[in-house]
Amino acid sequence: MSDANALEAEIVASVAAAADEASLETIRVAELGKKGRISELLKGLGKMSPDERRTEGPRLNGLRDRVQEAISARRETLADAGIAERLAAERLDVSLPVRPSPAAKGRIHPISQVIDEITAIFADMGFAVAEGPDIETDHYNFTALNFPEGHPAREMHDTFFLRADAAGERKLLRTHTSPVQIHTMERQKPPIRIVIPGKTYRQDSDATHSPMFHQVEGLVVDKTANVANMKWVLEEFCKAFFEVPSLNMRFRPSFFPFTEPSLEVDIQCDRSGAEVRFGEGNDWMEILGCGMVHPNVLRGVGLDPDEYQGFAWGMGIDRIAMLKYGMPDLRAFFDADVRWIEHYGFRPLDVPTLFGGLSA
Ligand code: 2NL
Repeated sequence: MSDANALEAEIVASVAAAADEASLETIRVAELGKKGRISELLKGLGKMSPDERRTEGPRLNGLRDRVQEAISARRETLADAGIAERLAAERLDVSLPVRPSPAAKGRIHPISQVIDEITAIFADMGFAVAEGPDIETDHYNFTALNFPEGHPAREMHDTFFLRADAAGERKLLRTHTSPVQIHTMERQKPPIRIVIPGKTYRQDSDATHSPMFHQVEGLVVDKTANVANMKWVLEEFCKAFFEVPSLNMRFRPSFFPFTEPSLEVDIQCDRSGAEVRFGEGNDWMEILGCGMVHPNVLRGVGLDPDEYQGFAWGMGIDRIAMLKYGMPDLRAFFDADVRWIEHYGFRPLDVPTLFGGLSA
């Protein structure tokens, strides 16, 4: 009898001392679980005489109920304490200053900025942006662009080739963005007006060459597209891009397999000061290549060169980004140095537009 009282006192004391819900559960199992001490006592009822059972039964059941009750009460106390502790730990001082959001702190890479500027200018002239894969076939990168078999640019020297696939085809990393124009001409009926910004690859790496670099090309195909249209488009582009009201341009004869005639374009500049200035001075700087799409290229995509003509151009972005924003070293573009991007990067919400200023 007093044994049962001592047991109850002991259990109630240990329940009161349980510091967390896990140790409370350990106590519950040890006392009320299948093999717990109280459960064992209850099992003993079966072996008692009816008289004994009449007194011991209610006593043991009472013990069980009170222990159960003590455990539940302690569990509730512990849960409340846990919530109070979390509330204290997770308290938020709403009077602290707001941390700058990633959208305010992050910076746009100058190459992305220049691509956005260029596409904004051409979008304003009615061009759409087209994109395509970095991995291409020999056909789309070379053959469809009228590169003769054995042309030096096809050799391992310039082009990154992938391992041949099961069918023996050797894919490559595109050496220019022109394959995208081929895909577009195959898919879309003229009139076509597109610009194609993107990554391009050549096996070339030194202070002024990166094996991965960026290009923008443009293409217009229509029944009356001509050299005069091309010159106008390119002049409008250069004025807008360099943010000058007028600009002298020089078109020199050149050669590309995919255009005939082919031209290289220089813009007027002044290199006498510390920085290059455009639209003034007596110097010239080469800025892009262009030409009328070669009849073989048109025929290759199923267009009749007697019905349709096209003009196209291409330029490297990395160099003109360096020029426009006064960045001295090409390699810094790809170093992923946060200090550099904090200095040369652009604010993400300052989206370049013609009305709001390209790089204001
Ligand atoms: C340069 C010159 C150029 C093109 C790219 C082109 C594309 C097709 C057909 C004809 Cl599908 N032409 N693109 C034309 C002339 C020049 O790039 O110096 N790029 C860095």
